Amino acid sequence: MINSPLMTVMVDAVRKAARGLKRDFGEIENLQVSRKGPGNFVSAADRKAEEVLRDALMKARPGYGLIMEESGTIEGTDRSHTWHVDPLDGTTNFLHGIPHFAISVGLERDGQIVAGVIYDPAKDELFIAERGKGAFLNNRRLRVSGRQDFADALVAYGTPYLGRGSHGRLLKEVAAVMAVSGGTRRLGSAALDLAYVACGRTDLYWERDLQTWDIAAGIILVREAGGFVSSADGGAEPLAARSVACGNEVLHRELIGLLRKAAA
Ligand code: 2AM
Ligand code: CA
Ligand code: CA
Ligand code: CA
Repeated sequence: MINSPLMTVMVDAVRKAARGLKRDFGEIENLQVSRKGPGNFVSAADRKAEEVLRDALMKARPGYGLIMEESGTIEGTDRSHTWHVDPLDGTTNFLHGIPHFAISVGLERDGQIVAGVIYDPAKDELFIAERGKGAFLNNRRLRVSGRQDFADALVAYGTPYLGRGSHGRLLKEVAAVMAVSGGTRRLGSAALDLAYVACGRTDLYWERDLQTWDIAAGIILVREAGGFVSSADGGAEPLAARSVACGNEVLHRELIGLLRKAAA
């Protein structure tokens, strides 16, 4: 476990916001849903959860800045700390009644992610990590999978939607990975995709065209679980690149090689 004051702040805020999400998931037919763009929906559940998170985090750490999916950015007086908040990652799953979605909160300090919390309310799974203190799922220490053979690996990925990103490139990459891996999955929550690599359920994950709130918490989770995280192109700064590729050292290297070849 991690018993720091910072982690207590983060976990308390996330659990509070999750209570509303759980209630709303039980009656999605009554939820107000609006369209941010083609195929891109936001509900009252997203907005309410973000409000709870914003209020709790601002109260506990008044000077910190916030970058949030639904209400935008709040500049802090403390220039070195920024929260990256996704109140509901996997809204498409949520609105279709598929119990696979999460709250994701990451803390950036001077350009580095130093703590992350991802909570899956439907399964009551709390993933936490803090720099130098390890990664945990409901009190159990996490370690990425030790699998070495790509032919046995289970590989998750995310697809660009509608006009965003390059569908042609992604399809080539997925075809290349399908041909040589043990299986592929498209689960629909970037935050949980990272958390699942951290706990070894999946061996690898990659996705592009993401936002910092999708991946900030997951990046530290995978790193503290002993995994490698890069941008999808193999670069050292996934947060800045807004894309990820992650897994253990050996499989990660192989994945990056495959993706490069597929796009060439
Ligand atoms: P969201 O649920 O918070 O919006 C999955 O590939 C990732 O893409 C999710 O983290 C999801 O985050 C994000 N995403 C944003 N808009 C999307 C859309 N219209 N369809 C599918 N995923 C979307
Ligand atoms: Ca969204
Ligand atoms: Ca998201
Ligand atoms: Ca969201």
